[in-house]
Amino acid sequence: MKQFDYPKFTLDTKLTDEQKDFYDRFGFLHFENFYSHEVVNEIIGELVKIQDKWIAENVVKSYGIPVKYGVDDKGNRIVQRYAFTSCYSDYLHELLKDKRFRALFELLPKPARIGELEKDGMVANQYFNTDTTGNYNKLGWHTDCLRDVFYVKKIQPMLNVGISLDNSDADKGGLRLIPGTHNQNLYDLMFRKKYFMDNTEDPEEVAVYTKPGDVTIHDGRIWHRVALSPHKGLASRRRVIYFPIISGKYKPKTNKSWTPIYHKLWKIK
Ligand SMILES: O=C(O)CCC(=O)C(=O)O
Ligand SMILES: [Fe+2]
Repeated sequence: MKQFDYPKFTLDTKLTDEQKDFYDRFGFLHFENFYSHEVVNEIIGELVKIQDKWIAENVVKSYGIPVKYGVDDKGNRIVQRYAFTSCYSDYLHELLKDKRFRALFELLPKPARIGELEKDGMVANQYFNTDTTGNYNKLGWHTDCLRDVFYVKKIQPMLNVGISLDNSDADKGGLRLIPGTHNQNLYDLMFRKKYFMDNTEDPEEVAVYTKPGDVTIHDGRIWHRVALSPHKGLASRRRVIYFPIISGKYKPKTNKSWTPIYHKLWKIK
């Protein structure tokens, strides 16, 4: 792994020139201490409430997106990937109104918006490395915008905002990305790696180590993966929320939406 001691920033209501330049060049930004520990705990509490309800009701899809279930270190059923969480919690819904997120709109063509009802909405991931086969513990190389290639003609400009809820350092596996790949051509966007199948280290990759309450953003075209934690059980648990900021045609999903093809592809990883 390339050692790239990149600068960490603070997100306010307006991006600085340095932040914009860094994003243009590398395709990502890391903002420290965006939320206090209290807010992080509130968020986790909301996610647990949604999880418990979905488990009780055996919810299989949220706005057309399959719910991924798995188990924790004690064998209890947990939700490992839940889409559109802000549609089930006022608290999460209100978080999206934070003025600091609006500062990010500048990185996309106008008018940009938060995709609360588009793509996968506010999606929460809970990686857990256990001995149970099929548990969600890593994610292969991909870009987030190839999803568009499956069902629209043109790639929509987007960026993904990540909210870290756990410590995610070398101990956790975690996010790896290849800086600058947001500027690649369409061929590389499609074929640089085998989508979702390949999770091997890349000499160019950079590890994004976060603390609870940090926020990271990445361009939808950047190559990234989630590495497996070297640990098992609770030490490997990594919870992170993502939501998209997009521009282009408004395509909201509803709870009757059909399942996009990329989710079927994802299954075979
Ligand atoms: O867990 C992460 O940090 C990234 C997740 C991701 O890339 C995705 O869900 O598309
Ligand atoms: Fe992704």
